[in-house]
Amino acid sequence: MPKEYPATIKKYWQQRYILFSRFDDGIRMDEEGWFSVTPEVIAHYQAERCACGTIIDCFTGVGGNSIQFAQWCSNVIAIDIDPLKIDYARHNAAIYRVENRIEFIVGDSFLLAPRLKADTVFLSPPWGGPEYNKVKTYDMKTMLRPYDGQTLFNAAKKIAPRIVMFLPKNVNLDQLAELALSARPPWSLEVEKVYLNGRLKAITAYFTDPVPRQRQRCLT
Ligand code: MGP
Ligand code: SAH
Repeated sequence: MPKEYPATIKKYWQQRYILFSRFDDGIRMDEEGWFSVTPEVIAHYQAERCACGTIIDCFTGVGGNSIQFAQWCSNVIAIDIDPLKIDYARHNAAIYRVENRIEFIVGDSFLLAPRLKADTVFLSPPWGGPEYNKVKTYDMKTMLRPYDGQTLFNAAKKIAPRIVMFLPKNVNLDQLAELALSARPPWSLEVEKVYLNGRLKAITAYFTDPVPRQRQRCLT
């Protein structure tokens, strides 16, 4: 592992080819990118399930998910508040030869939300760092950053009829059900436990509006 990396990254460095199979082609990541990026095989699977016209990745990070969405969705909007993440995501997308199929935006997804329309919104927010699993049950009301689960859900449901959230393996499942039930009429919810090499890694929650909407396109 390069000397400049902090010791906390060692565990993720050892998994580098699981995170990006083309790691050796020059993948770039900062510290948060290392511990947050969705492993490639999981991102690929999620993208296949999310296949649609327009998808918005509201928390792009270094691009783990957006790179895979570009192979399954006709329009990918990749937003991150951190300009360095967007630089890295664009660079990493070029390694996978999909940079021209993604529109990269530096900004706060929550502030941009009223101007966005899509078929699917993907939310992979900061969980509060690698310490998220020190508690038995992860509380989406107090531990998610920068917005709690309900605030995220309310903003996202105005953007698209399908919301996909990537969440900690110890997330409070009752709180996920509460989100689906908070919509009028309630949205359907599918909770998927994500295993990698036999170990539970995370949870993907798929929320769907039961009322069909007119197909809408991205930035209005
Ligand atoms: P992990 O708990 O660090 O890995 O994160 P692991 O190998 O299960 O840890 P162990 O110590 O329990 O063995 C599991 C996966 O969750 C990572 O590979 C990331 O894809 C994702 N992930 C982790 N964090 C801290 C975040 C986060 O803050 N935000 C997002 N969106 N994903 C995260
Ligand atoms: N799924 C990504 C990892 C996302 S990590 C991947 O596979 O690479 C969460 C990201 O959310 C971080 O990069 C952080 O900069 C970004 N973020 C935090 N607050 C945000 C906000 N309000 N709007 C947009 N991005 C935000």
